Amino acid sequence: MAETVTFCPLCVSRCGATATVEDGRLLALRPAPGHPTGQALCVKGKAAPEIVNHPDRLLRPLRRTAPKGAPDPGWEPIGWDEALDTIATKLTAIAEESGPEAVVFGSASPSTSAISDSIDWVVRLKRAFGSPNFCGYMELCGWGRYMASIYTYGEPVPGVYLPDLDNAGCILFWGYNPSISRLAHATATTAALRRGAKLIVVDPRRAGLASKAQQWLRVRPGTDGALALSVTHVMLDRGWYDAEFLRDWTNAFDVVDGRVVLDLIKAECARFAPQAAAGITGVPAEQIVATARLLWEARPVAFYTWSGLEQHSNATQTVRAIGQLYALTGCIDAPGGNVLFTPVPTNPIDGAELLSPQQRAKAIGLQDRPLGPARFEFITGEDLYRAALDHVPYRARALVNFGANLVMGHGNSARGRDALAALDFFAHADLFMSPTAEQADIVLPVTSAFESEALRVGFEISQDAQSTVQLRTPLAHGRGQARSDLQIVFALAVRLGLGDQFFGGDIEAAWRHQLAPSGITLEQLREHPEGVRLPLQTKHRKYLDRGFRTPTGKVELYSPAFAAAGYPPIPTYAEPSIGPLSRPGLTAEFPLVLTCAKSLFFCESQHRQVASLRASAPEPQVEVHPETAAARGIAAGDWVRLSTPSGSVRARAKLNANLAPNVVVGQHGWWQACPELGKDGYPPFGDDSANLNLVLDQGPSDPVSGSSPLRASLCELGLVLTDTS
Ligand SMILES: Nc1nc2c(c(=O)[nH]1)N[C@H]1C(S)=C(S)[C@@H](COP(=O)(O)OP(=O)(O)OC[C@H]3O[C@@H](n4cnc5c(=O)[nH]c(N)nc54)[C@H](O)[C@@H]3O)O[C@H]1N2
Ligand SMILES: Nc1nc2c(c(=O)[nH]1)N[C@H]1C(S)=C(S)[C@@H](COP(=O)(O)OP(=O)(O)OC[C@H]3O[C@@H](n4cnc5c(=O)[nH]c(N)nc54)[C@H](O)[C@@H]3O)O[C@H]1N2
Ligand code: SF4
Ligand SMILES: [Mo]
Repeated sequence: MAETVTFCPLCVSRCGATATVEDGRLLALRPAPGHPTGQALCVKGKAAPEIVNHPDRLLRPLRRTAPKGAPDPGWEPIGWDEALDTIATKLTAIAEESGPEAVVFGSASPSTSAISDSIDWVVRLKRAFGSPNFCGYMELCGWGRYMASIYTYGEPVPGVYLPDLDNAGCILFWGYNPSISRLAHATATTAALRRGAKLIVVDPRRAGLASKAQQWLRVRPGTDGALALSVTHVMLDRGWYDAEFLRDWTNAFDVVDGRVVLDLIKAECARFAPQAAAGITGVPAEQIVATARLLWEARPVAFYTWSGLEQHSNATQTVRAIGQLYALTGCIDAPGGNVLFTPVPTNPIDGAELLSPQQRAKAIGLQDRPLGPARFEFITGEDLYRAALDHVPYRARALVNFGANLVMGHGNSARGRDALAALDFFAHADLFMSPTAEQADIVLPVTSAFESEALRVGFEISQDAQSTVQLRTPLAHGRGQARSDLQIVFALAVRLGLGDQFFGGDIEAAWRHQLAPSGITLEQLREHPEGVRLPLQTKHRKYLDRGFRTPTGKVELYSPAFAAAGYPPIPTYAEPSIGPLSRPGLTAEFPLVLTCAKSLFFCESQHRQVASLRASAPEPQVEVHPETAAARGIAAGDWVRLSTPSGSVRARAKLNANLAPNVVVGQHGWWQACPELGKDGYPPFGDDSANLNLVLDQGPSDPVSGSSPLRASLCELGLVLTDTS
C-alpha cells in the first residue's frame, strides 16, 4: 500500500487529496490538509474508487450499426485505429464539402467533470481544425461570471477576479452555494466567518452558508436584477458609495445625449426603491436597506455569483446590475475585494491565434446576438439544435463531443435528441453511456480522472492555490482500452493533419512548452506529487497604472457596446420571461414558480449509478413549502407530478418551510439506473420521465446571451396516487 498526494478533479473545487493505492488500484481518497484546496473532501471524491471500478464503464470504442432512431443502436466494438480513422475521414470530408464550421465541437463543463484537465486542448483542436463553434454550456454556466461581466469591467468579475476571502470584511454570495458546489470555497468562507467577516446570501432557499449569514435574502427566482437595482438605489440615496472611485474610474459622469450617466442610473434605480422592489422580489424593504448598509459598513466586499443568476431570460442585465452595485463599493481589485490572484506564467495553449477572423465571424448565433457567447466562439444549446434541424444560419453536420450530456443538460430534451440524430456524423467520448452518447455514430471510452495523468496550473481560489502547479499521476491501471481525453485529442489532431499544432502528438512536449515560462519542469512535478508552489504575490489596483481593460479604460456602467447593439446600455430589470407577472394567463393552471439547485451527491446528470451516492439520495426530489404541499394533499416523500406548460415529470416531495410558499425547487439530471441498489433508471423522454429539462424550454431566452430560463418558470404540483417507485 502506498500514499500519494493528488487532487480530485470531479468538480470545480479540485480538492487536494491523499490517495491510497495498491497494485494499480485506487483504494481511497481522503483530505490533504497541506494542499491549498485540501481541507476537506465531499462524498463524491470519497466515492472515487467506485467510479473507477464501476461495471458500466465503457471499455472499448463502439460503432453504431443500427440507424438513428432504432430502439437499439446495435453497438459493435471496434479498434482504436478504426475509430480514430473513421472520425478523421468523416470530419475531413465534411469540412471539404461544407467548411470546417459545419463541424461543432463540444465538451462537458469543466466545473462538473475532469474535462478541466484537457479542455484547453479540445479548444485548440477546434481552432486548428477551423471551426468557430464550441457547444459547452457557456450560456448556462459561465456567461454571468465571465463574459457578461467583461462588458462592465473589461475582465471577468467574479469569474477571474475572485473573492479575496482571506481579507474580506463582507462576503456576498448571490445565487451561489459553495457548501454543495465548491467545497474548497465553502471551507475558506467558513474560516473567514470565524475571523469575523460578515456574510450576505441571496438565494430562494436557506441553503448551505445562508444559515450563518447576517442577511439571507429570500428572493423570488429570476428577480435578482430588481433586488440589485434596489440595493443600489439605497446606496446612492444614502451616500453609501465610494464617490472618488465612481468619479475617477467609472463612466458615471459621462454625458450621453445631454444627460449624465449617473442621473440615468439613479432614475432607473429609483423605479426599484425598497417598497416597490419588495413587491417584485419578496425581500422585505427593511432588509434591502439593511443589506445596503452592511455592504457599505463592512467593506471590503468580496462577492461571487453563479448558477442562481445564470439560466435566466434576464441573466445579462442582472449580472450588469450586480456589477454596478459592486462598483459603488470601490472594492474591485482592492485587498479583501475581488482580486486577480497572480497566475503562474505559462504559454497559452488554447490556440486563439489558430482561428482566422473569417472563420470566427461564422460562429453560429453571432448574427442574432452579436455580443453573446458566439462572440467568444461558444454556441448555445438551442443554436446547435436549430443549426442541426433547421439549417439556420447554416447546417451543423457533425459534432465531436467530449462528454457533454447535451440532451439532459439543455432544455427541450426531445428536441436535443432529434437534433443529434439529424447530424451526418457524431463522435462522443465518455466514461459511461448516456442519453446523448446513445445518439452517436462512434463512442470512445475515456479513462476516469484517476487513471490518467494531468497537469493542473493553478487552483484559483486564493493566491496560494493559484500559485500551485501539480501533475496528477495515474492512481489506477486504466480499465479496458480506455484512453484519456488528451490522448484522444492529440491522436485525432495528428490524423487530421494538424500534428504540427500538436507537438507531433507528443503530450509531454506540449506540457513542457506550456510550462516553459514558469521555470517548473515535469521532472520537478513528478518528484513532488503534492505540487510545486511559486512565491507569487497578488497585485492590487492595477487599474491605477493601466486603467480597466474596457474600450474606455473605465468601469462601463453605461455600456457603449450595448447601446450600439440596441440593448439597454445601463443595467435594467425585466421580469423573467415565464413568470407570474410576465405571463399572468398561465398562473391559474401553473401558480408556482419553479427553479432548481445542484445536489451534494451528484454532479449534474452523473453519478446516480454510484451505489454509495445513490443510497443517500435514491430519488429525484422537489422541495416545496409544507402549506403548498398540504393544500394539494401532498405529504413528505410522496411521489408528485410536476407539470409545466410543456409537460410533466415526476419527483418525490421534500417539505421545506424556509421556501416562499409559491416557490418550488427541482433537480435536473435524473435518468440513470443503479442496478446495485435495484434502482431502475428514469426514461429521459416520455410519461415516466424524471428529467426536468424535458419540460423546461430553452426560450424565451436572454436577448444578449441566449441563456435559457431554466431557473424561473411556472409549474404546478399534483399528488401521484399510486407509488410508482
Ligand atoms: N435544469 C437545469 N439544467 C441544467 C443545469 C441546472 O442547474 N438545471 N445546470 C447546467 C449547467 S451549470 C451545466 S455546466 C450543464 C452540465 O452538463 P454537462 O456538462 O453535460 O454535465 P453532466 O450532466 O455532469 O455530464 C457530463 C458528462 O461527461 C462525462 N464525463 C465525466 N467526466 C469526463 C471526462 O473526464 N471526460 C469525458 N470525455 N467525459 C466525462 C459524464 O460521464 C457525463 O456523460 O447542465 C446545465 N443544465
Ligand atoms: N455537488 C455538486 N457540485 C457541483 C455541481 C453539481 O452538480 N453537484 N455542478 C458544478 C457546476 S457545473 C456548477 S455550474 C456549479 C454551480 O454551483 P452553484 O451556483 O452553487 O449551484 P446551484 O446549487 O445550482 O445554485 C446556487 C444557488 O442558487 C439558488 N437559486 C436558484 N434560483 C435562483 C434565483 O433565481 N436567484 C438566486 N439568487 N438564487 C437562485 C439555488 O437555490 C442554489 O442554492 O457547481 C459545480 N459543482
Ligand atoms: S468537492 Fe468533492 S467532487 Fe468536487 S473536487 Fe472536492 S472531493 Fe472532488
Ligand atoms: Mo455548470
